[in-house]
Amino acid sequence: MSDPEETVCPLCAVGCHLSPGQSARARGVASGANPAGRLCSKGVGAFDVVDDDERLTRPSIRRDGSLTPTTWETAYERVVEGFESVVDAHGADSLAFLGAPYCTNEENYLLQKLARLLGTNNVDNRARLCHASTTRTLSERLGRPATTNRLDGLTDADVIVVAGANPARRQPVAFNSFVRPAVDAGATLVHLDPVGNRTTRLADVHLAPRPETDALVFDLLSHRLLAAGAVDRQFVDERTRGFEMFERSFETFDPDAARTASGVDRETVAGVADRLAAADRVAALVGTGIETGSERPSAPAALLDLLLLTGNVGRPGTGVFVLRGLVNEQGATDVGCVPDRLPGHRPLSDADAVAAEWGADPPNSPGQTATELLASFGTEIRGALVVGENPAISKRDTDWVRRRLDALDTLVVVDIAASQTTQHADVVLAAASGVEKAGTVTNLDRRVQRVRPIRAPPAEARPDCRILRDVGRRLVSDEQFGYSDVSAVFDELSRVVPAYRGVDFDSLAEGGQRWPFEGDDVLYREAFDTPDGRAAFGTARAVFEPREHEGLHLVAGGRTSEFYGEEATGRTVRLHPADAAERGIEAAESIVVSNGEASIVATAAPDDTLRRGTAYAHASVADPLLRCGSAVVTVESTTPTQRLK
Ligand SMILES: Nc1nc2c(c(=O)[nH]1)N[C@H]1C(S)=C(S)[C@@H](COP(=O)(O)OP(=O)(O)OC[C@H]3O[C@@H](n4cnc5c(=O)[nH]c(N)nc54)[C@H](O)[C@@H]3O)O[C@H]1N2
Ligand SMILES: Nc1nc2c(c(=O)[nH]1)N[C@H]1C(S)=C(S)[C@@H](COP(=O)(O)OP(=O)(O)OC[C@H]3O[C@@H](n4cnc5c(=O)[nH]c(N)nc54)[C@H](O)[C@@H]3O)O[C@H]1N2
Ligand code: SF4
Ligand SMILES: [Mo]
Repeated sequence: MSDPEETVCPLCAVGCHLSPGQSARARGVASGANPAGRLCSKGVGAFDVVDDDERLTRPSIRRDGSLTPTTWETAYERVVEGFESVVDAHGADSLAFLGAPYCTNEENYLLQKLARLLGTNNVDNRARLCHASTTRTLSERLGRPATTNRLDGLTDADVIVVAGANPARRQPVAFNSFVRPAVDAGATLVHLDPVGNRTTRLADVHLAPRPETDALVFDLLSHRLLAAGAVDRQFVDERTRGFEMFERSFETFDPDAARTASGVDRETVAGVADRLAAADRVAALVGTGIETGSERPSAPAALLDLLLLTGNVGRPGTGVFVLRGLVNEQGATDVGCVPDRLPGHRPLSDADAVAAEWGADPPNSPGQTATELLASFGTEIRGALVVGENPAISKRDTDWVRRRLDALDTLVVVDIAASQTTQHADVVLAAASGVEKAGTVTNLDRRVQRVRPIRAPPAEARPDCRILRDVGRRLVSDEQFGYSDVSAVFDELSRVVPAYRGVDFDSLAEGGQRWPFEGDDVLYREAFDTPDGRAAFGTARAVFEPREHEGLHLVAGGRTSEFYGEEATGRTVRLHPADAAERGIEAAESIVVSNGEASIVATAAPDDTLRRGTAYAHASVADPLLRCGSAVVTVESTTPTQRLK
């Protein structure tokens, strides 16, 4: 990055480089993350996601019920008074810190340091929830909650499995730079999704199981590979543990029942299994669609078993890629913005490095997750600091969330623009945006890159890093938050996050570098980051009880952050032509979709890339249904009698 006008696109975790182009548009610059130097349509508008007149330009505090502009000093005083009185009355665990996947590593580091030095581990970021079960599986069984490999190694893959994701639309530059060339060079692309999407267009095989049954599909594949003896024995013997138990867990596995429950046919599964058996290298790219609630079998766990069985972790062209969404989701986790891990993914018991640096011990009992914290706003939780999140818009009922926000004694929001959340705040602090500040961010294949201020923030707005430092000085101590600039924060975090050790802030200025800086950027080439260096197989097979119902299973996709200002292109609901015909529904007809609790009106879009029994709508259309009641819906024409005439 020799051009002082060049920075990292703040809009997604691909991490493309850009600089100002013609008439307020951004221009792509070739870099490791976007070798062709092109931006997606979203990135081109990176400079005007927030109109100037919507930006927050100075701090404000609530006076007589309304937010009133004030000086930074007065706003900070109000933060200190509010938080100190909460801690005095209810203890530090009645505070919540929600950050900051839009913010830099340095900002996330300061946010969690502030929480922990005040005495609580109640610090989390909501974006982490998009990939919660995948990252938990990776962390527990391999050692790191992160993509295991390099995207540019995908050209070595023989088979690429994309599960529950649509990278062709959602991470378009990564898809076009790394997945498409691999497929063009001969890799087989298997797309696992009950609904066809833009990614399916490039796929050789579209496996469309019933929603929420991916674990069964992965188990069917493992079962077939075990039966065919297509096991990488050397890898299993030298690198893993628990294989016998894993093998034994298939003794009671009933492939016919699994096929019936998941709705995939024998030939397609056999075809995919044969390709996996023949492949030397298999990589999996996973998205939000295989995320599992605690109530359903774990798809990421079953996928990992399949990859371990075939020796597909720890070599170029193999492994698990977590298709992260927001610009610094990975970094927020790496530097400790999570309730159960210290910086560097360290367990809470491993506090020495942090304590030596901070001159104080962090608390040792885990904090609550973002979801739990939000649910306790106004009861256990009395004060909150929200940095670059907008919880007032959420999957939950929005009125419910707003009541929770209002029930707090003190709500401090740091944001670049007014939002539904700032409306409920007692103090609003005006932040600089992603293209107006300095620091580092970490992309979806662990590339740590420098961002730089290529624009001035409006009026009095300040970078989050400075705001958090200033608040830390006042609430904790000058000494513990005495940083002169961003690079001083990076220096400290690189001492406590082992993966970020060994490359200084200035050296990251060129193309950035994947962590671990001092190690191999293909993770686990020699050993896993587990106590015995081995990866554990899962030892229990998924059990799935098919639900008997007459309705369609509604699936949503395309969730957007409000911040991007994207809308669904229309209020359509896609369904299989046979399901439409059965209900006497024609294309473009107006339909009512209902789950017994709520109903919506939309336009029918028959589409044979969906599996039968499934309906699909953009999240903004489906949310009123999914927010309450079940995903099983009835679909009928709004004008049935008329048409029958
Ligand atoms: N109903 C519903 N709920 C959803 C989703 C949905 O589509 N619909 N999507 C889900 C998904 S995938 C996700 S990731 C989450 C996202 O949920 P959130 O993390 O809450 O994200 P946003 O709603 O985008 O809010 C981000 C806020 O950060 C601010 N911001 C941007 N850049 C900066 C910065 O540099 N500094 C500061 N301080 N603030 C900044 C923006 O102005 C915006 O107010 O929501 C989830 N929940
Ligand atoms: N343009 C744009 N890009 C974005 C964002 C944005 O707001 N705008 N947001 C970013 C964020 S925060 C995120 S988290 C990512 C999300 O990126 P993705 O995870 O790719 O999100 P979706 O496009 O919703 O794709 C989810 C897919 O899962 C499928 N699915 C649903 N249920 C199941 C199931 O049970 N099994 C399987 N196998 N599939 C299922 C759906 O049909 C859908 O195709 O996108 C990021 N990229
Ligand atoms: S792919 Fe992501 S990082 Fe790249 S230009 Fe588009 S939004 Fe920005
Ligand atoms: Mo997300």
